Amino acid sequence: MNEKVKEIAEGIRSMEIRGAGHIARAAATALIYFAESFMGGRDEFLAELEKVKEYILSTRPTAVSLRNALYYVINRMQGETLEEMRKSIIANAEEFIENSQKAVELIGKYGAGRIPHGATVMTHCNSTAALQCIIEAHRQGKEIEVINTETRPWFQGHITARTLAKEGIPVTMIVDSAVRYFMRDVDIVVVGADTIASNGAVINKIGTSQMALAAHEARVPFIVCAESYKFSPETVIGKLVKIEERDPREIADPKEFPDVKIRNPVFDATPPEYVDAIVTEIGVISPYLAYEVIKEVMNLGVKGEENRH
Ligand code: RUB
Repeated sequence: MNEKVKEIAEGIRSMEIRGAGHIARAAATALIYFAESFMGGRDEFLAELEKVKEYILSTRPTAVSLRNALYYVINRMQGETLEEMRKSIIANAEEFIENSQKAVELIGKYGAGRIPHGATVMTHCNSTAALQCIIEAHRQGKEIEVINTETRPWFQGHITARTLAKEGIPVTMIVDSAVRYFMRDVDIVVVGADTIASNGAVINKIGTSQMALAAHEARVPFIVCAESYKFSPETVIGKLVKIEERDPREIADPKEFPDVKIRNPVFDATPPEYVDAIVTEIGVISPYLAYEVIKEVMNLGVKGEENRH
C-alpha cells in the first residue's frame, strides 16, 4: 500500500484526522496520492483502487462522509486507459475537496442567519460546519456568546473553545453532564453531524441526543449543520448507521477496574422530532426533507450501485 495513503488512513483511524468533513477531504486526498504515484498496468490500477477504497473505509465506520467522498471520486471515474483513469480520479478528488470547502462556507452564511443578535449558543464536540455558522454570526457583528462541552473522552471541546476564544467570541466550557443545567441560559443549539439518515435522524458525537432532549424540554431551537455528503443513501433502504465503539482504554484503564465492563460508543442518534432544522449548502431544511436531499444530491440509483446491496 502507498505510504501516503497508509499515513492518511491511519491518521483517520487514530483520530489525528477527525471530524466528518476533514475525514472526507482526507479520503479524497489519499486517492489523489494513490493515483499520482501508482506504477503498474490498468487492471492492477483498478484492483489496487478497490483495495485502497476498502482500506480507507475500514478506518471509521460511522461518518458516511468518508464513504460518500470515496464513491464520489471513484464512481465518476472516466476513461479507458490508465492515464485517463488516473487523471479522472485526481480531477474528481480535487472537485470533491473544493465543493466540500465551498459547502462549509455556504452553511456558515445560512446558519449565521439563524443565530439572533445577543444569543447564547450551545455547541458540542468540534464541528467545522457548526463553528463556521457561529463565527460568521460573530463576524456579521452579532454579539453572541457560546457555551461548549469539553466532550469526553477525547476533549474535542478544547479545540472548539480555543477556536472561539481566538475569534474573540466569549466562550464558557462546561462538562458534558452540565448541559441540562445550563440549557436555561441558551437561545439556540448549533451542532454538526457525522451522518444524516433518510428519516432525518442525526448521528453525531455521543451526547448530542441528550443535548437535543434538554433543548426540546427547554424549548430551545436545535440546529444541525451538515454538508449534503453527510446524508446517507444506504439508510433509504433500511440500513442502520453503524455506531463506532472505540477502545475502552480511551475512558479508563480496565486494569484499575477489575470485574467492570467499560464501554465507549462515540456517536449517538438524535431522532428528527428533536431537530428544528438542518443547515446544508443547498439551503436550510426540515429534517423530514432528508430523503429529498439524498435523492437530489447523491443520484441514488444512478451512481449509487453499491447502495443497492
Ligand atoms: C466529530 C463530530 C463532529 C462531526 C461534524 O467526532 O462528532 O460533530 O464530525 O464535524 P470525532 P464537521 O471527533 O469523533 O471525529 O462539521 O467538522 O464535519
